[in-house]
Amino acid sequence: MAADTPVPDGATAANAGGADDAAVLRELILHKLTYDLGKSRLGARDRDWFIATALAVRDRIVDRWIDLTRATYQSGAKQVYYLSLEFLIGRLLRDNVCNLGLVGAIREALEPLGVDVEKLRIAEPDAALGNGGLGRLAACFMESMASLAIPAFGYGIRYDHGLFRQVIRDGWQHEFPEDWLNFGNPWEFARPEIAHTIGFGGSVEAVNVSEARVKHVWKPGETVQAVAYDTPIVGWRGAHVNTLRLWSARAMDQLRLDAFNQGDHIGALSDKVKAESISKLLYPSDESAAGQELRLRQEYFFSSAALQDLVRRHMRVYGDMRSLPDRVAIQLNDTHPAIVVAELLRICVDLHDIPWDEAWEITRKTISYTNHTLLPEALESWPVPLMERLLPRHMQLIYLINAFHLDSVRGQHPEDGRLLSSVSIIEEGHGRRVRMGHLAVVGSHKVNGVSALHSELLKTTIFSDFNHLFPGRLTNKTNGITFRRWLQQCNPGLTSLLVEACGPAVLDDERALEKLRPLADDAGFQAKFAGVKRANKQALANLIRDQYQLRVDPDAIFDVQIKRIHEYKRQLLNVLEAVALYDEIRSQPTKAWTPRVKIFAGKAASSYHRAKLIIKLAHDVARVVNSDPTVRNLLKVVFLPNYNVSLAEMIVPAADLSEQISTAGMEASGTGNMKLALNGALTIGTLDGANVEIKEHVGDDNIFIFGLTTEQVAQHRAEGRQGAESIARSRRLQEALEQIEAGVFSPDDPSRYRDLVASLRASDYFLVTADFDSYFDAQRKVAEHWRNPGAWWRSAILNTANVGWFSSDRTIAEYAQEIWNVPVNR
Ligand code: B1N
Repeated sequence: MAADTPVPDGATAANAGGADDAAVLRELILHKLTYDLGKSRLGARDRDWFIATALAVRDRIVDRWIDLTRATYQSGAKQVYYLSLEFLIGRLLRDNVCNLGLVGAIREALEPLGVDVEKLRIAEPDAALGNGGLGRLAACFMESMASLAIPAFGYGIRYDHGLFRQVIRDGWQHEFPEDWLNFGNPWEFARPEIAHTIGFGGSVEAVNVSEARVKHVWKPGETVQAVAYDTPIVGWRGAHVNTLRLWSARAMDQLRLDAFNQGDHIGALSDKVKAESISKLLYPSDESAAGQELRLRQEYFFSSAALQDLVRRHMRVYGDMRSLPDRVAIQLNDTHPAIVVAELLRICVDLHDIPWDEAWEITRKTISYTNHTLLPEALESWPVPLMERLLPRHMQLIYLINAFHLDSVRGQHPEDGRLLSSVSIIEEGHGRRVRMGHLAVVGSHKVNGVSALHSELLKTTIFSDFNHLFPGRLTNKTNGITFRRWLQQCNPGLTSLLVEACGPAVLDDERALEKLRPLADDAGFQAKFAGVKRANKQALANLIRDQYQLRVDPDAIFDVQIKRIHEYKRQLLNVLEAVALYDEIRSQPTKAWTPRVKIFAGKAASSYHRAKLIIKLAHDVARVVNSDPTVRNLLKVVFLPNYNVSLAEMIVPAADLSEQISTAGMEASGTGNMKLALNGALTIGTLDGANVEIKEHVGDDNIFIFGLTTEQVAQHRAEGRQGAESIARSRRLQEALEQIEAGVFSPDDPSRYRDLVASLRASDYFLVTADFDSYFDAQRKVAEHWRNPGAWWRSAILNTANVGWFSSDRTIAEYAQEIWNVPVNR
């Protein structure tokens, strides 16, 4: 990012203050530094300045927040509640400063104090309360809901430790706890007075209240408190402020005094430690179900806290549970909060004495569910005995929900045993389990997938029977990203250029990006566009040089694959292409090669050994390639450690080529694909997830599509073909694999990759070998395109111009209109 480019921000006539404002802010920041941090100007470090500044900015938010929240209640407007086990927020200072229109004022406030705004900005730790796309989507949605002035709460868990810090030693990933709260969190407000009691275990008593009626009373065996921490989420131009309410677990008893006094100092604290472990740690599991009991506890903990909170608010204002669906929309971000279905029903039936049919209608009309994956290992299900032990009343209710559901199915389709077992909430078979996806589908009025292809696959694969039973329930809402963060803030150079070209309206409405189209062929504009990209690449090259002592050429093509490491995302395919290209360069060193820097970043789940081995392979290949003098600057391979939102904000504006190369049918949507295309990177990708729609928007000439389609993948697998077949057809692949297998890249341990290669020769489930030649050819087309700068920059500009549709404002407007039934001005 070019540091000297002014960031166009959200200043309006109402919120822009100019020089006066800078002086007022300066005073306020100094006041915070002195009286909230107890520091002098001279002794203050970057971190102190960050906290003082954040506190000053927060002050600007609070009045508005309180007023708007009150106005929402007074108007009776429907509230959206977005329940997510993950919110991958990153840093908030620039977000808030931009949206409030304070960029200039903050700079002017701090400069005379000798404070470097950029140093202060990077002193903020990332809030990494998520693994990847699903958590980042939740954060983008929070920003868009505030920007579209949709009253909303986000509910999640305030993990003490977010996603682990990835350290690479000798090419291997190691995980270390992440400590984002170490120096406090200036954005949040602790609300110790807002606490709900969450029960676990115990028993259910059936009490006869009259001849005809039995009331069920759940007597939990243990309880823990959920304490609220609120972070205001400011929309664009300060239009609206919503609340992200994260729950922290607090033991009912902080200390067993009797035990302590008897000298058992550790035992006296053991209950507290157990209770509070619920919000200790984010599970590092992306797309794989975490089977631990603690994970189920986390899920129920925040689901129950959220429901108690919103029901209490609703009852206080409206006094009647029956109006809940008119005032409240609950969105389940995947099945992690799916227990909400049983919990809301329980609240209606057990606590508010509402008859079953009515309670069920309230539940279904209020809840909707987003599915984010088809991968079998990520479809959550819990063993029935565990549910019975931890949530006995919920398990009873789930049985009842299932009985009514199956009765109705039987009514429509008598004697269809296959259908009954396929749509049952309980999975019979080896150990009975509760299928959380089925519970969520049955308990929702709308279920959506996250890209057109994914939603279609939901209808034809895992939920096909539900699609017939409940016509119209399954819909699509293609994901989006917030352009404020992923363009305006992370790429101020490009943003200024866009404002110049499309007018300032482009800051408010991404549809104005289309005005760029006629400029795609304009040589002068191309030069400016390329200049911005060059500056961003230089900034990334500097970071790579300073932090990893590696020189990369900013004039080379920056070829980027940044995402979680997973076999289906096929970083391995990319590494194999690097090896094949390396071989070609060595065999013809004087040919006119297109210099390329392959940049990888991403974390592997801590227990995912194959993914960690792929990281090691990337490092092994990088070491050999980067030190080979025949290759010079023609190919460099870089793995940047500890990928997080902040690193993404550096890489995305600097990328030329975006790798979206998952096995077709496996990536539900992807959102990195959208961020990169928006910033003018061309995509090399399969027809998977949202790539399909990106292709439709940017045009076939401005994207490089390769590989098997979803149908071909299915057919390939059904035929049981072996990888060896594809390998035999490809000389390049053969050679690359033989080298890896022989230990050319791992002389210290020549057999390191033997199993990896063997599995490619055998079933090769992710079809790396089947797609290799097609990928290699597509990469050569990329190189050819790059050699014609006029053609390349035309494509890059058309990417930026044509992806406005992937704004999360558009996505959220669709949710609002078609799922939540809340008004939206757009
Ligand atoms: O959700 C993103 C999509 O863009 C990605 O394609 C998709 O892979 C991602 C269990 C998940 N699906 N499922 C998960 C995360 C954590 C976990 O414990 C599953 N993440 C996705 C946004 O729609």
